[in-house]
Amino acid sequence: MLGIRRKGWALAESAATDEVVFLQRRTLVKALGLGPALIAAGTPALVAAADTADLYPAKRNGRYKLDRPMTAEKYAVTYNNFYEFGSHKLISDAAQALKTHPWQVRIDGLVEKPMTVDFDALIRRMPVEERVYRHRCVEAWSMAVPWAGFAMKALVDFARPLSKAKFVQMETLADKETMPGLKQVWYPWPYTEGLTMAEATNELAFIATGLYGKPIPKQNGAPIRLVVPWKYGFKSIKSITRFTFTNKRPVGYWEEIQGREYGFWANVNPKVDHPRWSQASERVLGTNERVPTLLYNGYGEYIADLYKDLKGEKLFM
Ligand SMILES: Nc1nc2c(c(=O)[nH]1)N[C@H]1C(S)=C(S)[C@@H](COP(=O)(O)O)O[C@H]1N2
Ligand SMILES: [Mo]
Repeated sequence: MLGIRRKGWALAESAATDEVVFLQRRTLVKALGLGPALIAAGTPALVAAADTADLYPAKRNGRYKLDRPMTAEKYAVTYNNFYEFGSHKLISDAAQALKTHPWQVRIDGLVEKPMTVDFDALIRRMPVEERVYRHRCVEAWSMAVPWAGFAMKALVDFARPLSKAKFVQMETLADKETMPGLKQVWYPWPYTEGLTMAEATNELAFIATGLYGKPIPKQNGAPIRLVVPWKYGFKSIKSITRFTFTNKRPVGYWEEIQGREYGFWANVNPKVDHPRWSQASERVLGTNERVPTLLYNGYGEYIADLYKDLKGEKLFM
């Protein structure tokens, strides 16, 4: 019976994401007395690995346009930052050791009800779409790629944070067996990052689960990562296992390592140099062309309002 239920659930989710279906199903689940148990930890029969490949390619959301050609896939999947697999760019082979099934996501802190949800179940409840975004690494290289996934706001709504939650902190898996980078014990594992609630619920904040019309490759942060394209790339934390809602501003991995160079806000700004290099331009992955960097990586129209009352903050590092 459980197996049949899981199948029905999956089909309904991929066929329809409108609110009515969503609510009906929630009511049904409640009526059956399954409630959160259906998605809670300790229900292995329901969290068995299910294939999510059918979700891709997702329908593209045309609202987000590029001002440059898309980066060829081969570059975006072979030139990566993922320190858990090494502190250099060629980690894509090493990252294949990452075990992404099963994958559980913990939602805790200032929420109505902490929960652990299986990734495969979670994504079936989310409005999956494709978005083409630019990505600007703090090291002054950039790419433009088609992510698939869902607005982070959908996840926040699902998590039901309390009104006193002001930030969301995210955490990457830290598995010594598969992640050689963790042998560098002086780094503050697990990798963490954080956003304000206003940032996390801004329409641009995206949770990526796919790339180039397929499930997201391990080296790019499978099975679930953040994408905040107006900020330097290090904010876009990979392979997330935990979302913690809090009223304390989180200190991210890079901020903890070198707080004078990497801050909480990390918004892209060509006029504010990194202490050790210029941020005025960027090298485009694949073509190696140099192009000017844009304020907020070109996304100011969507997010500049978030910062208008924060002039005293170090918004650009
Ligand atoms: N867990 C984790 N997330 C991470 C990183 C990392 O080292 N570990 N690197 C960040 C940096 S610096 C960048 S530029 C992007 C790179 O994403 P990509 O490899 O998909 O291009 O991932 C970010 N997310
Ligand atoms: Mo980066």
